[in-house]
Amino acid sequence: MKIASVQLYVIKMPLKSPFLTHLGTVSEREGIIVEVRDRDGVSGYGEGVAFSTPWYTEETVQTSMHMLADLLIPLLKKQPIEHPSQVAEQFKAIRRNNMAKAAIETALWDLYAKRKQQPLAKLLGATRSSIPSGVVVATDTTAKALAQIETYLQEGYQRIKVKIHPGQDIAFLKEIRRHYPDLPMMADANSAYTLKDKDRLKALDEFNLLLIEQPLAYDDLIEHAELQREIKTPICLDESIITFEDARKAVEFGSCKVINLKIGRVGGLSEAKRIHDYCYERNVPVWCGGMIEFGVSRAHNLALAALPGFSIPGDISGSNRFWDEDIILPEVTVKNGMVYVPDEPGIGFSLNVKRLKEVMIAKKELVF
Ligand code: OSB
Ligand code: MG
Repeated sequence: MKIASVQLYVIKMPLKSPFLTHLGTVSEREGIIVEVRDRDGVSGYGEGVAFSTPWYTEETVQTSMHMLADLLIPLLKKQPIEHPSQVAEQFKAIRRNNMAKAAIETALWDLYAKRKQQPLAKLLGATRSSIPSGVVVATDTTAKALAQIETYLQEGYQRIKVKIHPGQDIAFLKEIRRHYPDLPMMADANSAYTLKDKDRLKALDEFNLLLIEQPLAYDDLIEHAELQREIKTPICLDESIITFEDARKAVEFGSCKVINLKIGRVGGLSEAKRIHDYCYERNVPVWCGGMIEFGVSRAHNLALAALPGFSIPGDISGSNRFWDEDIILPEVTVKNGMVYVPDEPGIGFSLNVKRLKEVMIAKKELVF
């Protein structure tokens, strides 16, 4: 691949309604769209999914911009890239900063797939042409949660995830189950609990959840293993899984039975695929997590989630879950509870340039 330039677009868009977790509220989303142009004028797109503040991981939009512009992209100038799988190797000199790494790595995957005239999903080893769609309810009262669940079920979503914490768990889930006894449902705690809450967490077994996501701290692999031995609900790890090695350790320790895969959190598609392959060989189910993302990242998620190990419906929602108008064309839509995986080259979506310009707040160009 002969790179001519990289464009970094910082964008900002209000959410249709605020996204509430016990860690804070997201009402506006900033993000980074990366465009890698090669010397023939072909463009590949990636998205930086860090938030404005470091509430979910330590990265932010600003730290990502610094990493991309001053460290990661300059590294790519040193050696020619034949295949996007080499990029992770080149980035090893820079610790962590996985979302910044993934932003450019995914853009190179898209460019590579377009040059090969292949859908990205197919290049990664996808086995499916459509994916079951799940959605997240992140609000602060049972009444609002019930109303949102009803709307999403009417839109066809096949699985609901709710955010929980010690002030919103047992009674909350009991009430949802009273209305929807058979709804495929999972609960995400974003580390709201400690092992002192073991009895509370045991009490959630009766709600027949598909899984409980990240109940304890991100670095508590031992404690998650202890908890998993005592609860029936499968534990799924999100924040704890930053590398392939984390996934291997979590599976070997018995810290979880399921893994949430997010391309940004693990530093790109190559690492995500490695974790997928490891889990698939061992019958550990994986599913694709969401990051309140724009269309470019949504498109990359679709390509990844079409792999055979993604056996649980992910946080794969339509563009209209969060946005009045997304930055890709066409938008991601849910039909009969499914999202189609495009079969055009690369990510299979194009940028909505008019919309991108409307929401752009900064821009940086790096010429090779
Ligand atoms: O913990 O999975 C999470 C959104 C932002 C940051 C972390 C998480 C989430 C979600 C997914 O719960 C929301 C979505 O569908 O994008
Ligand atoms: Mg989560």
